[in-house]
Amino acid sequence: MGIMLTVQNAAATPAIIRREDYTAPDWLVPQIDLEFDLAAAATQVRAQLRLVRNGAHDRPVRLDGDGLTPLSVLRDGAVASDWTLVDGALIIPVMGDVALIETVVTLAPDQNTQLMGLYASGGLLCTQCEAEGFRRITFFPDRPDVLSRYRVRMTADKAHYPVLLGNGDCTGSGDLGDGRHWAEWTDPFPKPSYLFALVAGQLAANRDQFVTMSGKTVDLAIWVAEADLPKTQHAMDALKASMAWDERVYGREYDLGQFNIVAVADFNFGAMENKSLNIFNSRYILADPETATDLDYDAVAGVVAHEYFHNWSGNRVTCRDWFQLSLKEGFTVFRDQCFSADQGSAAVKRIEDVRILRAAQFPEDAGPLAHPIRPDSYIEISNFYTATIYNKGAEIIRMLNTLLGPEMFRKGTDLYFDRHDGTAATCEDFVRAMEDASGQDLAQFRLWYATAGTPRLTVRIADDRLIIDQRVPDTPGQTGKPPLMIPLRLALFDPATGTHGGDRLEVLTKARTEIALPAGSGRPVLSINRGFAAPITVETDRTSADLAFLSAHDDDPFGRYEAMQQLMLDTLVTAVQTGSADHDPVIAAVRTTLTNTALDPAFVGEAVLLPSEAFIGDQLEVVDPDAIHAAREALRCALGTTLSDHWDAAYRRHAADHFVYSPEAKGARRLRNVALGYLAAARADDAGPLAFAQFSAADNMTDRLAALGTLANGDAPERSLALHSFYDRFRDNALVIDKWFATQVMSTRADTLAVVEALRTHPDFTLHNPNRVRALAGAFSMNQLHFHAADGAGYRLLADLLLALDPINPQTAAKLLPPLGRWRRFDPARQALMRAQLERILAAPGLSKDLFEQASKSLA
Ligand code: 0A1
Ligand code: ZN
Repeated sequence: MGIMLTVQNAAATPAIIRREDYTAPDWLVPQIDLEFDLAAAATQVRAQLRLVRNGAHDRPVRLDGDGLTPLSVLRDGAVASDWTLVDGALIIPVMGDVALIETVVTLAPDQNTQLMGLYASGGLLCTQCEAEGFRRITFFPDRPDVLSRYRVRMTADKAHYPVLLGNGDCTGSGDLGDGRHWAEWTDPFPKPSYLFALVAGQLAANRDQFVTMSGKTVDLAIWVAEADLPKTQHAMDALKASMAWDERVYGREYDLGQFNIVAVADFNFGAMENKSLNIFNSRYILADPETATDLDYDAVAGVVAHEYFHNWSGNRVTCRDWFQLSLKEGFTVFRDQCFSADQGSAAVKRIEDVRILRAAQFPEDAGPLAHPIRPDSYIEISNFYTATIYNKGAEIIRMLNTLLGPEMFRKGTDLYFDRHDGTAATCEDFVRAMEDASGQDLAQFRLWYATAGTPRLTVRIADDRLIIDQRVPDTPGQTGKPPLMIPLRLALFDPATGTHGGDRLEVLTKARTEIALPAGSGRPVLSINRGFAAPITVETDRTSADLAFLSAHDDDPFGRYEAMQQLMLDTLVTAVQTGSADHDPVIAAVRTTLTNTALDPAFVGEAVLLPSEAFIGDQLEVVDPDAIHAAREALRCALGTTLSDHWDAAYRRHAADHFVYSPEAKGARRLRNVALGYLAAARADDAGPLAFAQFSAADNMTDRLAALGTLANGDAPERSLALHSFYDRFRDNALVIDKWFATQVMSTRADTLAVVEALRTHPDFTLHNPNRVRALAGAFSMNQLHFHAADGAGYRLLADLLLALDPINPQTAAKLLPPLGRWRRFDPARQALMRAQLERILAAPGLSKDLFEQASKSLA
């Protein structure tokens, strides 16, 4: 009995994959030929793999498979019958050192609700293979260090699937005469299976060309439904700008004659960098003023750039195994961040990047799912497409850039690309290239790759010295961590003159660093972690007068923003802890910023915004969502009321008579909409009509949605009119209806839980579209006030939804779980309620390993 139980438990608990267990592949596949007979209900896939034994061993060929049944298996042209299926994988004995294995399987793309492998979206057939989706298409060693040349032939009904796209170049096409046609695509660059893609369907293209730095012409096409063509120009402009930027900044040229992008409505992530055939969630391609906000425009450009940049950082040099994911993702996010900074205001971009890091990554680093950017183990790799791998990963590359300086950093990336082109590399390879190119010793820097948790600096001025202590907090499985190498940018201001003696880069390597202050120059005001050069938290003994001074005088825009944020945070934390706080210093600092006409309005719009309720909570021992909301609303109201003339002036000054897409016009819209929010917070009698007037007159989505958001949080009579009219106007546009869902579930109104329940059964709600699920469940779990309702209704609602979603789309379900896992941060009553939902999820029969991993780690 005991043995039976052990065996059963072992079978029920998914296996843990460990980085230290990596071994080279037993068999390589230099060439694969694929034939797809495409149809939504039944697609046949014939695969011919040329296999070569890798090293001296006698192990059989093992081809990963997930949900596949072989219809036939041929070995060197003869039927093989000695194969077995083990955990979905096909095991085939092979005598010699080379073999030709041919398999045939059938798939049902229209039944594929997971959106991994080959699936149907709208009338299209498309693929998603990263990380382990290729094994849902055909039997193959589905790991990133097996690089193959692909030749792919597709056959399909011509009326349903007139466009057939694959990786590489189209090397043939023709009509079969019976209403069917075919196309052949050949990719000359060996690639891992996760970069395979195909698309078939009725698509129209926005076409253009790009001439590369060596004079080659590349044909560009963005493929969408015909009606969406007018919304593709921004993406096309971003693509061409990205291609030019990668040549100018990294010396990287595009390597094929074609580059295709396809937009699909149902997609688990943002987009995918498949070689020369990027597939995008349509929300990161489609943009026009009527339906996309300025933030959407920025996201489109950023994601187009990100996927394009992967052609070098990810495709030409790929990852040896999935533990190295940040090698391509951290580096590529850093590249897209720099690209976006170059396209507009670098200061505002940096502030936005830090805000995202603090909102998404810091909580991850401080919670039960904390992991280093190079994790040591996983159960399900798709759970590791995290803010840590992506955004903290980017910060770590940024620190290398800071430590080495841009010239050495570029030398390092050149060396990395040259050395590893056409291979599957590791994070260690990247650091070694940086080290070799620069001659700098990065031994201690490497700890960043292995260390989870956000380092905390405590900084104080003691007479003639600055004393800096660093501590890396314990995280699951990691305690007592050694100090990290931290590039810290700081400046010491003389408050009397408003100047400083120069921006200094201090490289911290020890638990305590002492820096001598210039003799005889009074107590300086400290501007620290300027530019947010390191992804850390900093606690200082700066007074509110110091912070007010910096918020007005720091010449580092990030430092200026940060000082204001800190001043606001200190005020809010005091208010939460003691029930009241002096609002005046914040009001004075905001007034100074608001009336400084030398500042970029886009920057002002960021600087005068209060920290989010979630971020305030992150500063507290025990999060009290109601007290935080009350304290923040009180300060917002005080700012709105006391400075109402200034908000009013800003609102009017930044009005435009028609929509223009430019950095200046975007900045004006930003500040104007922040002003609208403060005017509404002041509960000025005319805020409802003012917002409704903006809502109705807007000629762009930024202004319309900002007004709708303002109305959605209040109870002005115009509220329901605006929500109805918005729905009626955009009912046929799924991406805009997502905004309609998200706006309502983010509301601070008392009836929000009931609204979420109602939207859950709205005819437009579906668990089959990840964007819609995120618009409801993802946005609601960010609503600190109502998700954390004291009776646990918010937790139950999320858990219900995740349990319903798990059998349909486990990846998307697992991504939405982490807010429930933050239970340790709350009071005992909420802790119990959150844990109860996690336990309920864990007890569900047939739970996916995706959700199992997230829920079990969250409870541990
Ligand atoms: N490599 C992509 C992210 C991505 C990962 C997995 C996916 O499958 C569900 C899709 C996309 C990127 O970084 O953009
Ligand atoms: Zn990426």
